[in-house]
Amino acid sequence: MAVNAPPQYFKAEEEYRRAGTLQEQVDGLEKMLVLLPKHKASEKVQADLKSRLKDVKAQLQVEKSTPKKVKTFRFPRQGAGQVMLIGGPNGGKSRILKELTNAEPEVAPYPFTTREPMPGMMPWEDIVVQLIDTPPITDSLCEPYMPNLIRSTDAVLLCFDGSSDDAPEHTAEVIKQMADRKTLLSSQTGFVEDDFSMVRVRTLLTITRADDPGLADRLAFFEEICPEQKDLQRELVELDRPESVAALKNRIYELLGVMRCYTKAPGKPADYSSPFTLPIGSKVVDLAEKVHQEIGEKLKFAKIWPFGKSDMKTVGRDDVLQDRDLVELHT
Ligand SMILES: Nc1nc2c(ncn2[C@@H]2O[C@H](COP(=O)(O)OP(=O)(O)OP(=O)(O)O)[C@@H](O)[C@H]2O)c(=O)[nH]1
Ligand SMILES: [Mg+2]
Repeated sequence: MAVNAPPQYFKAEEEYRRAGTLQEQVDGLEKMLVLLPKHKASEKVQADLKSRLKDVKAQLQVEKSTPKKVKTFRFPRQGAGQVMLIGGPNGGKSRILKELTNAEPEVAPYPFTTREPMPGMMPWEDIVVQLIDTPPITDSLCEPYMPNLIRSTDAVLLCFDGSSDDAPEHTAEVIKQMADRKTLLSSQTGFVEDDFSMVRVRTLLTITRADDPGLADRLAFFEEICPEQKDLQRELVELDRPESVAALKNRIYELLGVMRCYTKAPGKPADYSSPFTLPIGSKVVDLAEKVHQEIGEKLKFAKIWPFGKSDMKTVGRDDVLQDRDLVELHT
């Protein structure tokens, strides 16, 4: 965007994307409008934001004045990030939730087993990641709450049954159904430039039962009928094999694009029990804000012990943190 928006603007944009309710969307858009620099080059973005705000306010009005008939689901984020399991029928979504978390979803060899979303927490090293299993998406079935859940999540596993001849068409249909609802399953998360109704969500094409000998032909057919798949990363999985399950867990963590940082108070021992997770590339001040808003405002400098090293370095507010840094914040 060639409008030179300040970093706070992009934070507000991310809050808006992650909004779970219409009211949160209104709040996010209003914040973005305030923070957007007002000049010639930003006129189009301003107009876009205003028209989006008008739409969302109208939807909010309708929501307030009509009694709730349709079911909605909301899963407040927990842990280091939230990942939705989506796909056509029988793609292995519930089996992934069952293998990776303590949740007990129904897993069955026939399609249309799952009727409602179900969350579970996946332990990974010293953090946890929230996974959400969902009902299948087809040309005739897409629960009305699904687009909003997907648009506001951190990442998606698009499940493809490697042993089924139907998987290419089923999976292409899921991508199409979401695109029709302005939600693009893609390599990166964020808004499509200058169109705040269109959201991209980082997606891993997760091929279950990937040891099946017919997989290569099915994938070749999928590539032929679904050009959009080239934007997606892939993971081949056989959930009967523990090392494949472990590799999937690593891939899910990587997909979140976060790092862990540990903190210590001056003169106190390090707290390695509950790391803070931040987007890769975050600065010292971002960690300070996460610890406490006031610490973020008053932060003067920090001491950092890089992971596995005993030498300490003193850094400023805007220095970039590395995965597993131990940080002592000074105000
Ligand atoms: N061997 C093996 N079986 C799998 C794998 N993934 C899924 N399955 C089996 O495939 C069947 C369907 O899996 P589910 O997890 O119920 O599929 P789903 O995507 O949740 O299906 P719906 O809820 O109907 O949309 C079950 O019998 C699973 O055990 C895998 O990687 N390996
Ligand atoms: Mg299921």
